[in-house]
Formats: sequence, C-alpha cells, structure tokens
Amino acid sequence: MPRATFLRVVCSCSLVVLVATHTQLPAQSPPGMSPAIQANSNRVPAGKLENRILTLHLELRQGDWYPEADTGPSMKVYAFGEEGKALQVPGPLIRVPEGTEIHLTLHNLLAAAAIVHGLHQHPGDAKATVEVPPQETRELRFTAGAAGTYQYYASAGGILGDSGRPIREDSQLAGAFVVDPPGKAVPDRIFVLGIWRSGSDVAALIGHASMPHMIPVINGKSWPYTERLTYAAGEPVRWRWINASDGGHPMHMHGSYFRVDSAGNSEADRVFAPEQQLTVATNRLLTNGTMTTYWTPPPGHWLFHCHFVPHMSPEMTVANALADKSIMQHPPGHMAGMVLGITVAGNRPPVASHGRTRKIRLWVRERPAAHGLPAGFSYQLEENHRLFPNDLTVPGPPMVLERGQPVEITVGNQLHQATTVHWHSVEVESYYDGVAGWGACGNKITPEILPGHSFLVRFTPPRSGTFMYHTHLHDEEQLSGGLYGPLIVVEPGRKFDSSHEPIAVLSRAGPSSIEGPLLLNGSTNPPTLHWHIGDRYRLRLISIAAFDGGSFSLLGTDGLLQWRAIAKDGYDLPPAQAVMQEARQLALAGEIYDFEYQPTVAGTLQLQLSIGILKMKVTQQIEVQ
Ligand SMILES: [Cu+2]
Repeated sequence: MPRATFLRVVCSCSLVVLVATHTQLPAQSPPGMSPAIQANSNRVPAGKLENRILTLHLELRQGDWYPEADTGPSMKVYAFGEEGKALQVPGPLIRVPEGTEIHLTLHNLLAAAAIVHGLHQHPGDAKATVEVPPQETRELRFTAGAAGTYQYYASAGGILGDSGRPIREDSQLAGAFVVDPPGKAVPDRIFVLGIWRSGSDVAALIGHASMPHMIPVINGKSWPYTERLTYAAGEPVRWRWINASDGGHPMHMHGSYFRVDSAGNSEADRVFAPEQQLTVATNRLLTNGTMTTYWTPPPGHWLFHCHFVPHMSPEMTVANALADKSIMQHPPGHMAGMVLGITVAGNRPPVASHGRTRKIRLWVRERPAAHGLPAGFSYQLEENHRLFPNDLTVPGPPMVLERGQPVEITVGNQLHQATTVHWHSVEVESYYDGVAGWGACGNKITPEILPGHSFLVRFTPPRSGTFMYHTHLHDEEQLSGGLYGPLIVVEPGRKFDSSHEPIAVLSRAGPSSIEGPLLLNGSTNPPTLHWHIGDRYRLRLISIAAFDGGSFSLLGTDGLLQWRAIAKDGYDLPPAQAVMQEARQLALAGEIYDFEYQPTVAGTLQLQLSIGILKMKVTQQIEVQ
C-alpha cells in the first residue's frame, strides 16, 4: 500500500477503521487471532552467538500488544520477533561483545515497506537505513563496532512524529542494541522507553485540541504493570536507558541521586571521564537518547519515572486510547505509563542533625482565578501563627530550610480532593516522599491526604541547595493548576538572600498540562530586578512546566552572557563541571539548575525563559548599577 494512501486513512479515522484496514493485510494468523506480543525485559540476548559470530533472523509482523496486564486490553501494533518465536516489544535484544560479527536477516511480513535504522556498525550514520519491501527478506553483515548502548528501529508506513520517528502502529518497532566491552560483562539492566500515541503532540499543543491519547511504556509495559525491581541497600545498580519514542523524557529518581556514566544518541555513545560523570535526580533523554546510570539505592520504596505529567498520568490507559474521545478527566488510580517501582529493604539511616525541630504548616488551598491566571490551587506556609504569603500565589512560597535542622511539616489539605506533597530531589524517607499507596515505613503505607485532613512530614535536609515541593497526586489537574513551589536549603547559620539569589520557576498557567501561557514565577510580565556591579548572583532555576522543556537564558546587549554552573538538582557540581559556559540552559520538567553571574558593567540584562516549539517567551529585565 503506498504510504500516502495509508496516511490519509490514519489521519481521518479512528483506531477502529485503522484496525479494519489492517485486517485486509495478508494474515499471519486467522482474523481476530493475531499473535500475542510479549513484553521484553531485555535480559536474554537474541540469536545464536558462536565463534564470535551472531546469527539472528528477525521478522516484522503485526500482533496484539498488551501494555497493561498480560490478560488486559490489547491493541494491534507492528513488532519485531525472532523467527519461530513470539513477537516482542521492545524488539529482541541484540547484545554482543566488541569484535563480534553480526549475520542478520530481516523478513518483512507487513503490508508496507519497512525502513530499518541502526542495524549497522557503531558509531554509525543515522541516515544509513535498510529498506525491506513487503514479503521480502534482506541480509545484513557487519561488525558490532565500539562498546556502547544503541538501538535499532523501523518505520513501516505509519505517521511520523516531529522527530521523524513513527508514533502509531509502527511505534513499537524498536529494540536495544548493546555492545559490551571485552572482558567480563558487568551485570546491568536495559530499559527501553516507548510511546504509542494517537496524534502529533504539536498539533494538539498549537491547535488547543485535547491531549492525544498516549501509551507510554518501559520495556513494553505501563505502570502499574511495569517490572518491579528489588535491590539490597547500597548494592551497585547499573542501568542502560534507551529512548525509542518520538519525544524527550526527563527521567526522575525519587529520594536520592544517580550517576550518569555515559550518554549517547543511539548512533554514537560517549563514556564520561570520572570527573565528567553527572550526579542528578533528573536526567533528560531526548529522542534517540541513551544513558548508562549507576545508583546505590537507599532503603525505601522509590519511583523512577518520566516527569512529563502526560507520560505518567492515570489517563494514559489502553481503554482510553481505544475509546478515542477526550481524556482530560480523572480515572481511578494514581499513575500510568513510564513509571518503575523499586523496593529496597531496611530503614533509611538518620541524617546528622542539630538544633530544635522546626514546625511548619503547609496549607493546600483552592485558588480563584486572578492576576490573569485561571482558577487552580496554591500553597501557603504558616509558622509561629504567621501566614506566608497572604495572597494565594503561583508558584507556592519559597520554603527555606537549614541543612541538618530537623523539620516537621504538617500538610493541611483544604481542597475538595485528595493530595500529597513530594519533596523533589530531597533525600527523605520514602514514607514522606509523597507517593500515596507506594511509599512506606515498616507496615505504614503513605496515605493520600484526604480533604480536610492533614499529614505530618518529618525530615532533616542533608544538603544545601535548590529543590522544590510539589503535588504527586492528580498531577494533570493539581500540578498544572499551580501546586508547586521552590524549596531552598541553606547552610547552618546562613540566611537566604533573595536579592542575590533570584529564584526563577518556569511553568505554564494551566489549567491542563498543554494549556496556558508560559510563566516566570507565576507571571507573564515579571518585575524588573536590580543588581549591583561586582556582586555575585546565584540564579536558582526550576523547571516545572508539566509537559514542556523550556530554556533559561541570560542576555546582555550583545547576546548571550557567560555564567558559571554551580549545581544540578540541588547537588553541587564537582570542580571540573563548575565552569563558565554560555548562559543558556535547556531544562525539562523536574530539572533544577543553579548558575552564578557577576555583572561587571552597568546596563540592562534580560533573564529570558522560552519554549521554542511553542514560540513562547517571557523576559525579566535586570537593571545593573
Ligand atoms: Cu516522558
């Protein structure tokens, strides 16, 4: 079938008709009896490896994919499989030692021609593809190339997303391709991110249509059906992550930091020298991006998930995708999509503390429409019977804590719906981490904070830096509606100096994750800052737009300035990374950056926030004297 015909069919009709179109294809199974596609946990390499030669026979076929329970709802997609075995999502794992020769056949049993990417020596050329016409077979021979984390994928006539990757029936035609260094392989796990989606994000974002239906998955499964991982406290955990979806993902770890040891684009991989390894709580994987991570898990029940709300929202179920109608309402359940649950036995050791325990109340309140923002939600702080701020603001007020000083925060929920609070990038016990039904301390499971109820949170911040607090329940409504605020931890005895430590929170006005103008500290027209020549300014930059990546830039009259990097996600950078650099930083949802700038001449500077793809920009003037 020519692709143009196929495109028209896909664009103008529901999934039901799309499926009907597929039934006209040469059947591999009797009608209504497509083969079941298996979720691939990427633990067993495919093919036969003998005498340094891997022989692998791959097929491309249509099957029934079960992103939720194996007996749950399914959707028809194209998938890779090894000849004579079940189809898999993600596709069969290609994993060989350096120096292996790969003998591979590709048999296309789909009705459309397949364009296959990534099946070549690495580093490779993204433009080097193999076309396999319907019903034909192609034979490939190549050596594996350099050690690293890569992927292969194919398109087969479906619509392509902004990055050029397929988004619908051919969106799951992708698999991991790992080349191990010589010697004994280090134990690790491989995770492939995928998304099936009903339409182009950008069309929805710009046209203000409803959110496209999405099925975001990790190794072919959506939360709560993703694999549950169990580790011992402190054991070395190595993961390889591969983004095989059309779009980026800020991958966020709850309760601790992880190290990023390499990063790649699926054609080339870059291993960082020890001084260049990143320590982060959130690392973004752009389309085709890969990373290898190292993590020593603390005791607790943790999540590792994409911080884009639509990639972890309970709305993103197969039932909703097949229903093909607006999905901007609450279904039951807390989350779906790209979320991994990790259990680590034991109790988290206490943080060294000093001084009296501070007692704070954090009120969660409904916020009427005002100041150009739609109605939503807000936080207020109360300490020693004083309320701060008096108005209901977006973002919530900065919460300033001291490293090592214990704090008790009573979260009082005055909403008409349940909520929780997550202390983003702060190393707290999992019971206080804000994930209802998952976090735990002994037999106690973290509760939802019901309307009119309160929840006592106890922790001692172990490090100073820039963090945030935000809701972790009904995120599509609550996070988009303003439930987030900066959390600043200062060194003991130090005061937070707001005049020299400007906080810039990048978000959107809501009321949903794809609506509303870009905001800087809750405003499209932020007030002018006044700086002094020779003083040092620490910019605390927080990105919490629910479904966007934004850029922070500091500009002078001649364009971009230079600033010094200080910290990422509240973790101070090692000296080799704390360097002067061009003053522009991309930050996806959940990323936090600190930079330092010292003005040397009088004049006007601009702190600019932008979302390029939406042509949105907010500028804050800075007068330097
Ligand atoms: Cu994501």
